[in-house]
Amino acid sequence: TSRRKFIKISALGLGGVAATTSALNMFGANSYLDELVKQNVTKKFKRTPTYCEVCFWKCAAWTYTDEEGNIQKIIGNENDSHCYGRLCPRGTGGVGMYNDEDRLKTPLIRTTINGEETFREASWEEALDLIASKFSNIKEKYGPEAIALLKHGSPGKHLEHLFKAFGSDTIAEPAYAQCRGAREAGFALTYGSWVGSPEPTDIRDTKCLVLIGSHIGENMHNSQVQEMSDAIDNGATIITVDPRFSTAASKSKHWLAIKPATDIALMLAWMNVIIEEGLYDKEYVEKYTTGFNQLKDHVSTFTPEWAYGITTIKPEEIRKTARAMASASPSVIIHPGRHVSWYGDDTQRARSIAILNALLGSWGRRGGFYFKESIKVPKYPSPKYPHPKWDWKNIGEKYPVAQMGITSEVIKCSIPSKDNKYPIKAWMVAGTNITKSIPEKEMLEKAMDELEFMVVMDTMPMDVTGYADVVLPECTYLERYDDIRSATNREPSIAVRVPAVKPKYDSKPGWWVAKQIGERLGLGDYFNYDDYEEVIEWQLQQMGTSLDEMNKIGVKNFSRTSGPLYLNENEAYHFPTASGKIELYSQELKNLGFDPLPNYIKHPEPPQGFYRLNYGRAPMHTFSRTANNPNLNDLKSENNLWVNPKVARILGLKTGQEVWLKNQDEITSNFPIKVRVTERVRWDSVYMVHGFGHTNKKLSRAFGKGINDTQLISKVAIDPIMGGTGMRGNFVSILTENPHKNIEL
Ligand code: MGD
Ligand code: SF4
Repeated sequence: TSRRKFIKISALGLGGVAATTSALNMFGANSYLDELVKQNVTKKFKRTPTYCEVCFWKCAAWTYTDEEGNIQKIIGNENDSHCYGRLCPRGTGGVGMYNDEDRLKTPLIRTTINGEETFREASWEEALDLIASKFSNIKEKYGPEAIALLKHGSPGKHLEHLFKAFGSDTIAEPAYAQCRGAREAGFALTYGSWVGSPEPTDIRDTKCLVLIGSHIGENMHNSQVQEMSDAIDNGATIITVDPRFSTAASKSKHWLAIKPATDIALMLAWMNVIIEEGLYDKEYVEKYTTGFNQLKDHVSTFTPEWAYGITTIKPEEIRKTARAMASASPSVIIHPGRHVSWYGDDTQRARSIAILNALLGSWGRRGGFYFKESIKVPKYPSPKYPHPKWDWKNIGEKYPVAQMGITSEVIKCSIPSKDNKYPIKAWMVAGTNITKSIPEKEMLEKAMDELEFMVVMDTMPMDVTGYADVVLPECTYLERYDDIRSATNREPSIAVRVPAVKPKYDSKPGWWVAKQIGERLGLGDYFNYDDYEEVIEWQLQQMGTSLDEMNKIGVKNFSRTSGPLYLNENEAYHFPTASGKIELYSQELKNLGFDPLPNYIKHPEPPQGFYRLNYGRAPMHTFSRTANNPNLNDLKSENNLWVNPKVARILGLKTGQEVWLKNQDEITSNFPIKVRVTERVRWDSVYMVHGFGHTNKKLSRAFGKGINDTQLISKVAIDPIMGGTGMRGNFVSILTENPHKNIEL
């Protein structure tokens, strides 16, 4: 089918990977099993339900284990709206997380031998006792709030419960300030609700999909990629705004190769055209929005000619694309994007996207945005949490619209200073490799240096583990229970994660770790079960099902109860904003002292000899977590530096040549990266995939392979509205000589 082709192309052709046999195997997700079914031998396999943890799309899947207890295959669950029965290459390769022989195998405790700091292996008993005694000690001295939890993904949920029971809500994750926080803030200010995950974009029925720097196809959010592929087959117009010729751009009718950091100017000009030419959805705007007249006045001077000078996109292209969107209205989506912490005015860029969608009447319309729905999983009985004296909200109080903990502010509060009102003394880090996900390395290292205690729970010896006092080996998602996945989608659904095999080595599930620490801290009442299976069984019973049933079906879909997917004609709809309407003009922002309507602000440009450092995703990797995965490393073992031929000519660079990068703050990359000369990147930028350049030698496949973009992101532009760290304002020069010749890394 053409859907298959699109995914294949995005991974093999444009991701810069050779079509190896294993790559093809991965995409043939079901064929191996189909073959076995044909031969009628599947009954030898045990089938266990799970949902994928290789990225946060959380596709429901089946793990097949043979009689010897080896995991043979993971395939998508046919009834799951996150994957429609097919996993992406990472999900299929997830078994590599289980098989990786570099995994953390036992708890480790930092120790000094002959004046040198090192780790020694320890028993769980000893490691957990040490953690509990340190936590108690810090609680006594400074209060429980002084212990912060930095987390991401499933393990974080269990530890969040432990922390709240202990009295600390000093909790943050990079998925907010380093990822989609600004998008959630911008949409909440406009529509009164978050976009959330999966995004409620009705891509399968859209007539026009506009991507603002969102590289779907390289960014492999499964059902979204599949729906986009269907939309292309159905003749939808794709408009991609990206300084780089992305996979999505190659599938687009219009590719607008915008000058980096000028997207708001383009969107203001689009609004100008849509309003001046009367192309907006007049009834919808009249009925559901407020502030149209202010918006109209505001954008009246932002003509395509004005934007041309800023964005380098020709006025006729701006007009043509605005009209294309309007002719598809309301079946049009200006996609909210996902990783949006770019330039520090990101909430305002998200507001521009939200406003454009409102002008075109796409929110609550078929082919635009549907009204998502999820089902509430009942909370397992447990005492009330105590009330912390201060928490993540106080830490982020400078950013009035922040709706979650801001990692970078938690880090700042961990560096002692006179004006620090919220001193943090210890961290627990779980499921996040902060040395790669958080910019401003110097600040991060200083904070870690100052901590009295740091625990890291991971599955792999990632860079971050090297900073810990205690390292806890969590077993992988294939070896444990976790919380029930309740998804917000067109229809509500739940999925379960059941261990397919026993934990390898001496690794343990996150729920068990949380319970063990909790009991040692006298919080046993909060962990009133022996096995997490009991918690899930209890919750499933409340929801009218059981673990028995879920073991057979993996995913349970429920009927909607909140009303139809889309607005009915002329429906009087109350948006959850202060005005009850979509707020084109934001009184809330105005009251807080911010621009009530988005404005274009000029951002710094690379000085002579420097190029803007742009980064993104590859379809077979997720951030830094998959670089060492044997299956996925096999598909792509290092990142490349995309360089425009004009730059290559000036600097005399050739494809395959190794170079080093040096940023505006004189920081040089630890490792070299191989050049890829390509027209697909503008001459003012270079591009690489995020997540490589690992510095821990224990990662036998990933160590020293490629460059870690985060190392070169020493400058951030902070979003004054929600505290996100804009990371795309760093500039690099290209070095052809090794700057570290005599230094061993
Ligand atoms: P990863 O780098 O994949 O993502 O940042 P992170 O959440 O830090 O690190 C995940 C860690 O979790 C790894 O150490 C992995 O081994 C571990 N892990 C995986 N599975 C498990 C498990 O089951 N249990 C436990 N305990 N650990 C597990 C993501 C963040 O990074 C995000 S969401 C975005 S969008 C940003 N992207 C980004 C970027 O594109 N460029 C730069 N420079 N920085 C970025 N930071 C942000
Ligand atoms: Fe796993 Fe891929 Fe789904 Fe992400 S999109 S959850 S990696 S299968």
